Amino acid sequence: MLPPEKLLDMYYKMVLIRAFEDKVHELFAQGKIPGFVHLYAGEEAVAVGVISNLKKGDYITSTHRGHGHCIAMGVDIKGMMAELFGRKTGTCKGKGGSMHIADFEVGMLGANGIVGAGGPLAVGAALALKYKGTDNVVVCFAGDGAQNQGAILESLNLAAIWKLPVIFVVEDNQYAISLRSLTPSKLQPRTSTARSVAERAVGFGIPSVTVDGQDVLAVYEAAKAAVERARRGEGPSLLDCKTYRYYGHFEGDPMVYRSVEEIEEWRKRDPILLFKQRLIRDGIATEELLEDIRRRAVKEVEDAVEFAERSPYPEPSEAYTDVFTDPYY
Ligand SMILES: Cc1ncc(C[n+]2csc(CCOP(=O)(O)OP(=O)(O)O)c2C)c(N)n1
Ligand SMILES: [Mg+2]
Repeated sequence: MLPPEKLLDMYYKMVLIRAFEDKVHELFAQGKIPGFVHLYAGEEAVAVGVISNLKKGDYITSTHRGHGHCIAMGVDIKGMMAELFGRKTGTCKGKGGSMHIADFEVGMLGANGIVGAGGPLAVGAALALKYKGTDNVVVCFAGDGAQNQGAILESLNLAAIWKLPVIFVVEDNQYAISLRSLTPSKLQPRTSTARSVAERAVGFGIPSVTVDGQDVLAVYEAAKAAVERARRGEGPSLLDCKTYRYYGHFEGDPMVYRSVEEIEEWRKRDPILLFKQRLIRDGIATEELLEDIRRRAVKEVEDAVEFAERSPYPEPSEAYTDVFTDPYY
């Protein structure tokens, strides 16, 4: 059993992610956030359950849906919000936006607009850690759609051959944009004949497990075993987490490919609701305490919005600094 402080910290991180995403959804609709935004609401148990096993010196690689990973790693939400607003005070000085938030200080190697691109980054970082002889690990978050990208398949292969300390976390939120890519179906499979990613990992010689991605403690326990294995130098593992995103693929998605009933069905097993019920049932917290925690998270997000709105835009003269471009090209 985890200590109460740890459990409550996990709860806090989950509600902070939810509050952040709900607020961004609202702000985007008001036209305050430029660029593309993909929200993580509904998937909080995956990021928090996995990342709660990490320690200083560990790394993660992320996806285009990276806010939850950032918050669970401890990236400052004021900087994140300012980044979304394109302001100078943003995590990446307002030049990256939602899909490129990176904060090396806390081991967050970057969200990524290229589906599957986190795989090679994770393998490279893990090779460096192994070379240095540390017991640190790398978590590679990637979606169900990303599992058919060559970059991910090659990363699985290399990590297995070189016995690298990588934990591949599949966030199977049922959809790759509008396509149900991996859900077992009587219809002709559209993208893979494997019944699950977990099953396919066996072909790479990588131990894998399918996890209830709505249950943060189930994710925590599965990730714990995988992280310990990696720390012992026994190589990579794969966790196939079944989860769901509440908002569209991107903000503005008309969502014609799924029904309101389907979303409502998943909301009955909301990861925050399930964890809340568990904490109350086990006498770890009262309803009031959990409500206080939620209010604290909402207030923090409001402060972050105020900070972002008050912040200046980057100077035009800085257009070519901190970016990989050749102004003379
Ligand atoms: C290499 C590449 N191909 C295609 C795209 C367009 N694209 C963006 S997100 C996405 C689907 C990703 O699905 P999944 O991996 O399941 O992640 P989810 O959005 O469900 O979290 C696609 C095809 C891209 N960004 N990069
Ligand atoms: Mg998906």
